[in-house]
Amino acid sequence: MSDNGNSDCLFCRIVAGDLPADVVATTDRVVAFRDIDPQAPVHVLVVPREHHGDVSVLAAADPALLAEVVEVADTVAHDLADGQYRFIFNSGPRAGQSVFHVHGHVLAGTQLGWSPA
Ligand code: IU
Repeated sequence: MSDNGNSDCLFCRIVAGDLPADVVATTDRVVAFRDIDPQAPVHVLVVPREHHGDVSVLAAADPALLAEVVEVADTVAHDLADGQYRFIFNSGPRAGQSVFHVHGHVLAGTQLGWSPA
């Protein structure tokens, strides 16, 4: 899905400024804000302003925008932590996706474990 955002989408509403969020970085096309339920000392969500349902849709529709999302994630990890980080897209309910506006999770600021299943 790709459109100009909708009022039913939580992250479209955050991007529009209709819902509060702790925004840590922005570009013309991307917004990064702290996750409301942090799983690490630094836990930031990086989202395109434009609505795309998941990373597969975004990759197909606009690879340059996906690259910009990754670029912002890397900047955030260097600005808020030491530049060592994990960047995760949950894509689909079985992978744990619960908000269907594509977002990457930047996790940093501690020694991360590895047990996703
Ligand atoms: P997921 O990959 O779709 O499961 O990630 C959704 C994230 O959105 C999850 O980590 C939530 O804590 C986070 N979140 C948020 O930051 N603000 C909100 O109002 C809601 C969810 I609802």
